[in-house]
Amino acid sequence: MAISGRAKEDQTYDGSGVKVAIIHARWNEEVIDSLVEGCIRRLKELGVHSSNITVESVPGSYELPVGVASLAQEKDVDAIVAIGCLVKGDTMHFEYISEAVSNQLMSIQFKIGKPVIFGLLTCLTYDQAKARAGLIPGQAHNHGVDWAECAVEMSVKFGSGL
Ligand code: DLZ
Repeated sequence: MAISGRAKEDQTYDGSGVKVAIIHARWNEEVIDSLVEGCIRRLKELGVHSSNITVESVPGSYELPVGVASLAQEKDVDAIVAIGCLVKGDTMHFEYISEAVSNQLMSIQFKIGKPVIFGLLTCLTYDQAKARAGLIPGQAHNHGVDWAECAVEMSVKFGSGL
């Protein structure tokens, strides 16, 4: 099935003055590694200096909101990209974690006063996740790239505080 694309940006944003933190879960390592790599690569292409990119990890996606809250306190950053990959299994685990983490990542933005980019893949199969990490040629693309563009645009527009 075709995956619909992201709307075009209204312009290309200059990331040279932007500070971004990436916090990623470690579950589904192959997918996560590719998403994080794509995000960092695109941040640099947009002008974000390596010294202005912080990368931290948490064990699983459930821990992402605490990681975001902690990074927001400890680091001087304009935006935080939260990256995780949840794959549905045989139990209700997926539903509970997806919903809890999504809700927390949305609401935490207004507590920390910074944009949080939603980099949580919630996939029904591992192949869906691989496709969205750019790991299946001809299918989808690396969504980490989109999250980098989102982080720079949101930082330039709103990074000085919500
Ligand atoms: C336990 C668990 C399971 C079953 N699946 C995933 C997953 O697909 N992706 C992910 O990021 N994390 C998973 N976890 C771990 C939880 O997110 C969390 O780390 C543990 O429940 C400990 O709080």
